[in-house]
Parts: sequence; structure tokens; C-alpha cells
Amino acid sequence: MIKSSTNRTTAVCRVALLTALASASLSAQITTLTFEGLGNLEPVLNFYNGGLGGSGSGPGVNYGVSFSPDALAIIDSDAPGGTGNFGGEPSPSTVLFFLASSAVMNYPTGFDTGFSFYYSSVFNPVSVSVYDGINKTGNLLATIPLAVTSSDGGDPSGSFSPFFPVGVSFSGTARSVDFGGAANQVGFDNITFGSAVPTGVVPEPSTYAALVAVAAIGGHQWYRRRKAA
Ligand SMILES: [Ca+2]
Ligand SMILES: [Ca+2]
Ligand SMILES: [Ca+2]
Repeated sequence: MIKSSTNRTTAVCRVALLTALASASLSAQITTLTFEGLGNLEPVLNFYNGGLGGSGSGPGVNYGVSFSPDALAIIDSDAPGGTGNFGGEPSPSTVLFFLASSAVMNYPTGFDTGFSFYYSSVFNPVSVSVYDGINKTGNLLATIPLAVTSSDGGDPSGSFSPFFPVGVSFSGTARSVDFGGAANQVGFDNITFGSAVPTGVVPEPSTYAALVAVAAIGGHQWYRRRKAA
């Protein structure tokens, strides 16, 4: 009787803990920029900041995110109206690229937990840095190295193809991102705030799935013990 009661208490605690962990992982605020709705070679500017892109598109969803003037949307040349030399983008057919050697994205209200995106960089390795102040000021929270990616020839055309997911977890609150060294040589898409895995990635047999499986097993054992008692 005593043993049964102890087991039951342990099992209940375990289930409660797992439920709490699952809830915490799901409550993170995750936002993704797909750049769909912007024109070919249009500056993104305030499209995601309650305003318009440089050619008058938008407004998109107001996430409070703005880009420096050299951050441009570009549409795949395989799609109507596009001139982009890319393929395999996670959200067709518009991606982001930069004409400046250092372009900045500001998110003054801030985001936490992680930052991620898809990219293609077939010639040069570059890096992306995350800061806790706007305009790449304050503390450097994380740097994401971007290795040179392979090219599969496009969808059906495009050298910058496919796009690969990359991301980083960090502590603190981020307010700006520096896309240094990415001038005209890197394409980005599905820029995701609040997660080290960009939206669009099909999860591996995930931590969350494992937690659910363990919780179910624990619950079942507890039910059997309770019934036996
Ligand atoms: Ca495409
Ligand atoms: Ca293409
Ligand atoms: Ca897109």
C-alpha cells in the first residue's frame, strides 16, 4: 500500500513536470518573415513595421520590424515578374538579399530564445550577428556562421539553390541583427524570431514528441498501478 502510494506520487509529479515543459516550449512567441507580397528589388523598409516597402507594397503584418534601405526583396526569375537567380526557397517565390556590406534589421520591442532563417550562399562564407541594442549596439548575443552552400541548379533555374535552415539559441533580449558581409551574395528567407529552428523545417523525431510519448507511458503506468491498488 505504501509502495503503491509512493509510486503514484512520483508518477503524478513526473507527468506534471513533463506537461509544464511541453507548455513552456509551446508558449514561446515565434514570428516568421516570408517576404511574400513585396515586389522585385523592392526595399523592405517598413513593410513589417506598419508601413510600406520602398515601392509602395504593403503594409504587411505589423511585427515592429524594420530594415535598413539596402535590404531588398527579390522574386525568383522562374516566377512572374522576377529576376532572382535562386531556387528552393522555403516560401516561394520571394526572398531577401542585401546590396550593402552591412545591413541591419531592427526589432525595438525585442525577441528572445532564438533566431533562425533559411539561406543560400554559394560563393562566400559570411556571418550574421545578433545584438541586444538597436542598430547593432549593446551586447553581442550570438553570431551565426554561414558556411558556403551547395547548388542544385535551381527550380528549374537559379544558382543560389536550395536554401538551408540555420539558427542559434541565446540568452537575453535581442533588438537588432547585423547581416554583415552578405552584400549581393546571400539570399535569406523565412527569417524567424523566437526559435533556433526556422518555420518551415519539418522537425526531427522531436524533443516535444519524445516528451509526449514519455508522458503517455508514465500516465498509463500510473493508471495501471492505481487500478491494481
Ligand atoms: Ca522558386
Ligand atoms: Ca528559380
Ligand atoms: Ca519567401
